[in-house]
Amino acid sequence: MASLDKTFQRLTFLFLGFLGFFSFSAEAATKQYQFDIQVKNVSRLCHAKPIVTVNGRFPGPTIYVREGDRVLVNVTNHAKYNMSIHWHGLKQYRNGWADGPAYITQCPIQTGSSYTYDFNVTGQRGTLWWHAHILWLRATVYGAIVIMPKQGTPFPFPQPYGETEIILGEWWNVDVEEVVKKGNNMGLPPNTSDAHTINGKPGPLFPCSEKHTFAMEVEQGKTYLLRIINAALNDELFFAIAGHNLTVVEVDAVYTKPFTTQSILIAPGQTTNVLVQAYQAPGRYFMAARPFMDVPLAVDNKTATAILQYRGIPNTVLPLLAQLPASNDSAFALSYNKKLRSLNSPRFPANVPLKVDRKLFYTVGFGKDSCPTCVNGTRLVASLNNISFEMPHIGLLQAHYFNIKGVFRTDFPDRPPTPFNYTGAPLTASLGTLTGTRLSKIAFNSTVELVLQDTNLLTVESHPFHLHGYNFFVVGTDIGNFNPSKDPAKFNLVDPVERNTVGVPTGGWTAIRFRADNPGVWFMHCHLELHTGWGLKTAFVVEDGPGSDQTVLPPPKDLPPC
Ligand SMILES: *[C@@H]1O[C@H](CO)[C@@H](O)[C@H](O)[C@H]1NC(C)=O
Ligand SMILES: *[C@@H]1O[C@H](CO)[C@@H](O)[C@H](O)[C@H]1NC(C)=O
Ligand SMILES: *[C@@H]1O[C@H](CO)[C@@H](O)[C@H](O)[C@H]1NC(C)=O
Ligand SMILES: *[C@@H]1O[C@H](CO)[C@@H](O)[C@H](O)[C@H]1NC(C)=O
Ligand SMILES: *[C@@H]1O[C@H](CO)[C@@H](O)[C@H](O)[C@H]1NC(C)=O
Ligand SMILES: *[C@@H]1O[C@H](CO)[C@@H](O)[C@H](O)[C@H]1NC(C)=O
Ligand SMILES: *[C@@H]1O[C@H](CO)[C@@H](O)[C@H](O)[C@H]1NC(C)=O
Ligand SMILES: *[C@@H]1O[C@H](CO)[C@@H](O)[C@H](O)[C@H]1NC(C)=O
Ligand SMILES: *[C@@H]1O[C@H](CO)[C@@H](O)[C@H](O)[C@H]1NC(C)=O
Ligand SMILES: *[C@@H]1O[C@H](CO)[C@@H](O)[C@H](O)[C@H]1NC(C)=O
Ligand SMILES: *[C@@H]1O[C@H](CO)[C@@H](O)[C@H](O)[C@H]1NC(C)=O
Ligand SMILES: *[C@@H]1O[C@H](CO)[C@@H](O)[C@H](O)[C@H]1NC(C)=O
Ligand SMILES: [Cu+2]
Repeated sequence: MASLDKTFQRLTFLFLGFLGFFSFSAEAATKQYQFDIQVKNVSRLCHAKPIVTVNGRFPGPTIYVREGDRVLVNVTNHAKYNMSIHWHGLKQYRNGWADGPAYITQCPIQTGSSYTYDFNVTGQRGTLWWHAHILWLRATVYGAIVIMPKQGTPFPFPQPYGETEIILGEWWNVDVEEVVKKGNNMGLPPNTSDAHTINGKPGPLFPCSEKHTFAMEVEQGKTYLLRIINAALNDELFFAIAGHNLTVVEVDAVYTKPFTTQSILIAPGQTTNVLVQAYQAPGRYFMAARPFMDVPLAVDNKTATAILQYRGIPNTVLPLLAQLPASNDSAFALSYNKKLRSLNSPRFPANVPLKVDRKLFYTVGFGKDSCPTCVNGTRLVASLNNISFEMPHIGLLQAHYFNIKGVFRTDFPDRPPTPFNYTGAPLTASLGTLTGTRLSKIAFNSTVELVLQDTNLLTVESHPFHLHGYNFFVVGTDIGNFNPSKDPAKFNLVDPVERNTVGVPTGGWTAIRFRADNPGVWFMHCHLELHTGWGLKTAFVVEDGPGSDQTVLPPPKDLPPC
């Protein structure tokens, strides 16, 4: 512990984020990690508070693996909260037991207990991340997952000189769980965060932040790989570096066609790898992150900064400010997302399903439920196809695997009960919703097309949707109502971006396709914690295939009891 504390204190203004390449053996290996969930006092913005951490670190430790490795993470819970950890973006083939969302694939790890997540990293390489998947604990319980390509397999872009992880987050000065409780009791959104952070640090635009600024040292002329992760709870973020263009080469652990941009847009749950060339005059340059929000809703609009620091430049040199798009720049968001394309090379083909077995159309909406004790006599809820998801009390995967009746139903509708002008004038009537633990059953290895349609029930808003257990192809997106007779003709079925989390644009729609070849129960939800909490989620039950290697694996012996 003493050494961990020291490490923590050494993470000061001068800390260098640069990490050299690790050396790996040629063979697939087993990588073991111990994650002790423990409370630690941490101070930011002149406020000290106890936070839940992994091994006393904030952000938590990075998991370094190579494609093909087996990973064992023994999570031991020393905190008062029940806990589960999600390995965001790992496909967990037949192995939902290691996926992590509480009450979906497992019951939580109770205080004083341990559970070992045991999974193989197969057919994926790039940047992913892990985070707590219960309550809002991921506010402080998160870290990076770096998957190096197999030994002898280079990146499909020039080998960078160095690399670093850039994890964007949100910080509250008070206990996040208390903030959420207060909001829920009033039936309103909880207070927004007090700061954004880069690698856990808000940067010098905030008070008491001299020690809480992340700096990355670079050598002039060299190229670096930045593995950027949005771990924020509720904010889509722009990110830029003053005076330096970013070349996007990968998102959500899938290579993309490289393109150069001054800013990126990254939604909660997403990752983006960029190459940065240190081509400027030696100096200090701000990295900056601030939300994208194109509707008049409360948002923490404060800017987190970190520093790109050329070697040999003293800390007394004032850093140059970074330019970010205006926070309401919807046009930037649309055009940026349209630039994202799969690499689609012979080695990394985009296997887009061309024929669709099952077409799903889900509306995203807000509503109000009666709540006599709430401020307005109502509380805000959110729904898919007018169904607000009700959390079960035992894991859905157990209920599926052991055929336990009465836990969930498989009658989630394939389309909204009553079609309407989804993105027309704001709808403030008919704001009631149905509640239930209703899932959709999907045949093994069938191809699915899902159109997520935002609505103007109370307000339009952008929602980043995350599907567990799969990557999907984003074949189309636009503003307005999806037109099933015209829009499919415009789908990109050649090189659409492949990812695990996609933004449904404000007042628009997004169409995704995937092949349901991973049996199990897979959560699908808005990755804004606020909306997930209000019920903006459901799950797919993907049936077993006929082969003995196409069934859900038996549960591990130490799976937490309910
Ligand atoms: C953490 O901080 C709180 C409030 O400042 C204090 O009461 C508590 O003793 C501290 N705990 C530790 C382990 O330092
Ligand atoms: C996990 O860690 C805990 C605490 O260190 C230990 O008691 C337990 O034996 C470990 N479990 C495994 C499977 O190694
Ligand atoms: C943790 O889970 C157990 C079993 O479901 C439950 O009895 C207990 O109340 C939970 N603890 C907390 C702090 O929620
Ligand atoms: C991981 O791969 C090994 C070796 O192929 C296999 O024995 C093991 O069952 C796999 N584990 C999971 C959870 O799929
Ligand atoms: C929100 O913040 C304000 C001022 O910072 C505080 O007075 C209020 O109690 C907070 N409300 C909630 C619901 O946390
Ligand atoms: C950076 O990008 C801008 C616009 O995309 C371009 O005009 C400029 O030439 C680029 N700068 C460098 C040094 O590549
Ligand atoms: C941020 O939001 C606050 C409160 O809504 C507002 O007063 C302020 O002008 C905003 N700042 C910026 C830079 O948009
Ligand atoms: C963005 O907000 C500014 C004021 O803050 C406003 O002038 C501008 O019209 C808005 N742009 C869009 C595209 O809504
Ligand atoms: C109660 O509802 C009214 C009308 O929708 C709204 O203007 C007001 O802000 C709400 N009150 C609170 C405390 O949110
Ligand atoms: C939907 O609403 C929009 C905005 O109010 C309107 O322009 C459009 O004509 C409506 N569409 C239909 C089919 O009614
Ligand atoms: C949702 O369901 C509720 C309850 O049945 C109903 O009152 C409401 O009109 C429905 N809303 C929509 C948009 O279908
Ligand atoms: C799924 O179907 C495709 C297309 O028919 C086929 O190529 C593939 O082998 C099937 N996969 C499995 C696991 O059955
Ligand atoms: Cu949402």
